[in-house]
Parts: sequence; C-alpha cells; structure tokens
Amino acid sequence: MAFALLAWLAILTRLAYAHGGLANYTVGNTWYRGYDPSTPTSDQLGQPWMIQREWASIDPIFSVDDKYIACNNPGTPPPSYIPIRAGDNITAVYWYWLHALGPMTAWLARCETDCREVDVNKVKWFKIWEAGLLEGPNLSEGLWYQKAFQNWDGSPDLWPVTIPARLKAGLYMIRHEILSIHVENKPQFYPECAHLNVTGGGDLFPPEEFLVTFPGVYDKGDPSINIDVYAGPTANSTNYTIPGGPIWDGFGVLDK
Ligand SMILES: [Cu+2]
Repeated sequence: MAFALLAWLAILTRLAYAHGGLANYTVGNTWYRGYDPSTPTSDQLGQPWMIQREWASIDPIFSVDDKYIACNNPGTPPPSYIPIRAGDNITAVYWYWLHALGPMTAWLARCETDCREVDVNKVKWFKIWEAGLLEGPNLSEGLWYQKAFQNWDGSPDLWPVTIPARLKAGLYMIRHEILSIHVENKPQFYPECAHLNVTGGGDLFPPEEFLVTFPGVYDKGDPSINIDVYAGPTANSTNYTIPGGPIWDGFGVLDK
C-alpha cells in the first residue's frame, strides 16, 4: 500500500514538472523520429534522418512576443523532409500529455526552395486544423480536445492532421501548437515544427488573409489567450474563440 502510494506520488511529481512536447510523427505506417531536447544535439541534427526542427525544452513559452513561439527555438534546422501526399494525414506523437484546457492548432508554411534557409519568425504560416472545447458545461469543467487527446495507459498520445487535398506541391514546414490555459491569465504555448515534402496534384495556396507570422498573429490582450477560465467573463459559458484566425482547408477558395 505504502509502496503503491509512493510510486503514484513519484509519477505525479514527474508529470507536474514535466510539461511535454512533440516527439515523433507518423504518415501511414512510417514513423519519423523527432528531435529529443534531452539528448545531445550533435547526435541528432547532423543525422540524415532528422526531419524535426531543434526545439529548446519541454517547458512552455509564456509570451506571444517570444521568438520561440514559432518553433520552440529558432535553432538548427534538420536536413530531411517527411514525404506526404496532399490529402493524407500526418500524425503527431506525444509520449504523454498532462494538461487538459485550451485549444490545439496545426499550421503550414511554404519554403520556397529549402526549409533550412527559412527564418521561422519571418515565414508566412496558415492554419490548417484546430480543435477546442468539445462539450460543456463550461470552459474549466468541459471536455476539450486537449483532454480527449490524453492517454494514461502508457500508449502515446496521437494527433492526426490532414494536409489540404488541393494544396500546391512543394516544401513546407508543419507547426503543431498546444495552448494550455489552466493557469489564470498565464497562457502556456507548446509549439514544435518539422519539414514536409508535399506531393500531389493540387493547385491551391491560401490567399493573403490567411497568412500570418509567429510572433505577430497573437495579441497578448486576446480574451482567448489572456483568460481566466475559472472566474473570467466567459467562465460560465462555452464561448471560446480559438486564436489565430480562420482555418484554410483548401476548399472553397476559388469561389471567393
Ligand atoms: Cu506543463
């Protein structure tokens, strides 16, 4: 009994300090190993298989103005790309995820020639996926996708995102972001980025109004970012606008 309790406390303590990050990716049955901030950089970024951008740590980024908000580090780019067809899913793999409140988003940015040459803080990103509150009763007690995403059985947390089917082929970066809002007026951003080589017969690219920068797109005064989900003006409602503007899904653009 005492041993079990101690073991559980040890797990809770580890998780409480651990935060988290995006560890691997899958496309179909193929696994792509990501960067591990707890392993020496020299063993990873020179490796021909590396597809994820170096990231700094599993700790959150607190400021919308932090340059790390793009990719959790403007650091060293990887040499390789994950191949994927437009219209297919890429799944982000987390070994576990602890937090439960706040939205999750996925973004792409086009690299004109080589993603290694791109400044992640200057390139134009567009949102392709988002999920927020799935059901009530309110923002603090409701079920968010971020909570539904958690597995506590030892298997990884999996987050599938579809590349827009009509997206123009080329080299892109993909950016996954978890925004956790469980601490009052202290948002936590957890972004990571990887390189994609998108193939397929698509001919579309989002218009200017979908293109944003990190930092830039978020406003620290945004009531969805600087938020108290326990006592704020929307605490007892299910109203929540996922920050960062609309999703571009590659459909309907030609009709505008
Ligand atoms: Cu955390």
